Amino acid sequence: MENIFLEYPYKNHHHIALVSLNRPKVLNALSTDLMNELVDCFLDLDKNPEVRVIILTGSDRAFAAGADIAQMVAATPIDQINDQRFRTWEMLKLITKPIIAAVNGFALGGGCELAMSCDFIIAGDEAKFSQPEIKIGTIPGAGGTQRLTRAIGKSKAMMMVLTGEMIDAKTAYEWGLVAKVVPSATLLQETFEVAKIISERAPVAVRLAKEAVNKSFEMTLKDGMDFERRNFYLTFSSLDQKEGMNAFLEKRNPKYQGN
Ligand code: CO8
Repeated sequence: MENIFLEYPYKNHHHIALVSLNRPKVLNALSTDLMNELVDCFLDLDKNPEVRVIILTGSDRAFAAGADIAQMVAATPIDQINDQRFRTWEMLKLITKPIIAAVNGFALGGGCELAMSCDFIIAGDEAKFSQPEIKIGTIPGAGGTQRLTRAIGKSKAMMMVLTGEMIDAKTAYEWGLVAKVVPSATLLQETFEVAKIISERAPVAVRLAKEAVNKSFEMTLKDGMDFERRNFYLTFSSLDQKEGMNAFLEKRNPKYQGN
């Protein structure tokens, strides 16, 4: 893995993995190779029964400044189809465990889209977000017009997509793009603390909850409620549900096994 860096277990925590984007000279521009490595790594972590939460981060200067412009400048539509890079991006959806984006610095274009493809974003207070594709004669291609609009609403998303201008972390928080803003210097520690909390929850319920929340973007309210109810019922077939409720009644901490 040349373009990403995996720390697992992260801080000696066997349920948490940290994946860092690692192309510092080009501000972590998302080349096809990087995206392939990232998806392979996520799929491996998803298969590892010990791993419960994945953190994705970049560097202090940039989470990622977008897709690799040098790789795209001369591309034809057919090159892009043959390259199958969008298929790789689509595969991010297959990951069943929570992925937290820990964003410092620039999250631009594909970088903002990658952060939005994660389950939620925690931002350092110096982070900057934008969909600047319009400035280079194109438009977002990995969810910038769709996920951003769902996250912050049409008016603000339209302004961002049509101007290409950046917003700061505080604005991103106020607009609902990020879940939490923390001092940049402590971003990873703070994200680790959130990951630890999730890693202590019943793993099967966490996965079913993630799946149900994500369905809300794709279903009518009625279908989404039905889907949620079925996942709710499904948790009652897990030993961890019995453990969680018994532990509550017995006034002790639950011990979840992931089954
Ligand atoms: N691709 C390739 N190289 C990049 C990228 C990028 N996206 N961003 C920065 N770099 C390179 C620069 O070329 C520069 O290289 P060099 O040192 O060799 O000249 C190096 O990184 C450092 O960058 P700067 O010197 O520009 O640093 P500054 O601090 O002056 O500026 C910025 C930082 C503001 C982040 C600036 O680099 C910038 O505007 N970058 C481009 C941002 C952008 O337009 N992103 C959108 C790209 S298009 C996209 O993401 C579409 C996604 C569609 C989905 C993809 C599916 C495959």
